[in-house]
Amino acid sequence: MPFPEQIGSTISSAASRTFNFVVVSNRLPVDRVERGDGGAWQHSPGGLVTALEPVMSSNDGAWVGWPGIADRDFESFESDGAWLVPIRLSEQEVAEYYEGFSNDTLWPLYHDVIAQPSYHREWWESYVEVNRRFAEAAASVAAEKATVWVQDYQLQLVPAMLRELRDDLTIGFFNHIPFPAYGIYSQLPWRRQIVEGLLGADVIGFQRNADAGNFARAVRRILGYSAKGTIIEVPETDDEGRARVRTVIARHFPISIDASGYEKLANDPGVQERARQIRHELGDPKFVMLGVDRLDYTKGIGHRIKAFGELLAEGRLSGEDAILVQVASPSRERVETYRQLRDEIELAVGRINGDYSTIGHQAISYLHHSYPREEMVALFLAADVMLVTALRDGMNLVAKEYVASRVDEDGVLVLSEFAGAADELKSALLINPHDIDGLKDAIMTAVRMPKRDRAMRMRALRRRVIEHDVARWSNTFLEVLGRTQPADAPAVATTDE
Ligand code: GDG
Repeated sequence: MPFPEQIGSTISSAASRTFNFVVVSNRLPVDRVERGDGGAWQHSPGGLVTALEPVMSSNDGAWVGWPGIADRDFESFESDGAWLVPIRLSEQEVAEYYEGFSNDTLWPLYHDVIAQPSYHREWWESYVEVNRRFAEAAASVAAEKATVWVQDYQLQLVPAMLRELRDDLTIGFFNHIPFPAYGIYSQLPWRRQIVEGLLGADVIGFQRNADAGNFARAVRRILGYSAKGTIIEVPETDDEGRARVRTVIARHFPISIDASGYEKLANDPGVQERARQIRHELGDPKFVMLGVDRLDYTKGIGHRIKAFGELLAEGRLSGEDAILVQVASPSRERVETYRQLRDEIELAVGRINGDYSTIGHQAISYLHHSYPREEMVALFLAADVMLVTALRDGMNLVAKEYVASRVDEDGVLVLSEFAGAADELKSALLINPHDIDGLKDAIMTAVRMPKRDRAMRMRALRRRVIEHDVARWSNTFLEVLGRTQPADAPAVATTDE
């Protein structure tokens, strides 16, 4: 997908363009990459980008976000039917707002304090300042009565800031990660400000019903507002100082994937051949198990490796028959907790490989890389058992990608009940990753499962993922948001399902 260098002429003439639909997320759908011969824009293929691109192109929308490089100003520009508005972040803001408050305060707190969150007042101040910058940029590109959809935990103050600037807008917010129970959330020194920030939205979306419930409870406990079912009543005063109530909807909208895109790749003869080749390169073992995760402490990679190692130690699996392929894509490498995690995982992999690998056969094939999507689908097709053992996860798209890729209706998904996907993928083998014995038993059930049972479970899983794909997710969210718009506001077009 080509992305233009800055196109001077179109930029100046379009500098004051406004849009009926605006997405705001921490990252733009493209990254700026600097090379010896100058810079270029590269597509950043995250789940969020694939989820929102179809809506953007049906709507001639704008996308506000950071281009992934510090201390650089870029003009807005058009790319693939969307108007991209790059936000500048300084090196210090990347350290404080992004790596600090977003990834070392909110991320561990919202994932049930699996790692200890750090609370620093300077990080909070940077978070407020950067959120304001995003809100101002969104306000400047939004047309009269436009719809603005703010994404994720890095930008929780944007809805209220935006409403303050532009009360004509319809504002949606979607939280991609869990929202914790009040006992945990209440640790946050800025718990009131965050809840107030979110309540600036008309619709607040969460992955699971439980997340929406946790949020409603936080609203009741901190602000004392009425929150019944999915409706929260926010008391306000109008321009004449009269009391009124604004209604905010908080409910779950489980995110999904472009299921037909994955099916298409899985049906590609080249990808299928690559899957066979992968198994061959692994030494044609009887059982291939697979884990695919960002190298993150929420994903339970260590628990999975421990379970696999014990099965080898006990001889329930033989090193000759079984292999665990673990793709651990590099993530947040400047945050100390992530560096420690990498050391721990690599130590564990090294020990097991030292004990159980032979010259011609590895026990664990550990890959600290990112791969193109075709290769991921080939890996999914090559894997007899997919291990998703997250300790806490908003949804977990990998589980859905595995299912969508198994057009052959084979393969077994072992899925943590602490991943949002467990609410939908009930025909997976559901496990508690903290219960290592239970996890080991589930792995053995998976490798021994008769083909007929595998097919039955996989068919049920596939029905769910194919019917509830990402187009349905964004359409449902935008329909609910659309119902809160004033009658004369421009409607947002949904996409084909
Ligand atoms: C957050 C929430 C929620 C990973 N390695 C490679 C690669 N990936 C892709 C996967 C998948 C995506 O990255 C990861 O999505 P997940 O959902 O598994 O996890 P998070 O990154 O933590 O995402 C999560 C999600 O937001 C969406 O709301 O589900 O709970 O934490 O698409 O396939 N893709 C390629 N090469 C890799 O090496 N091509």
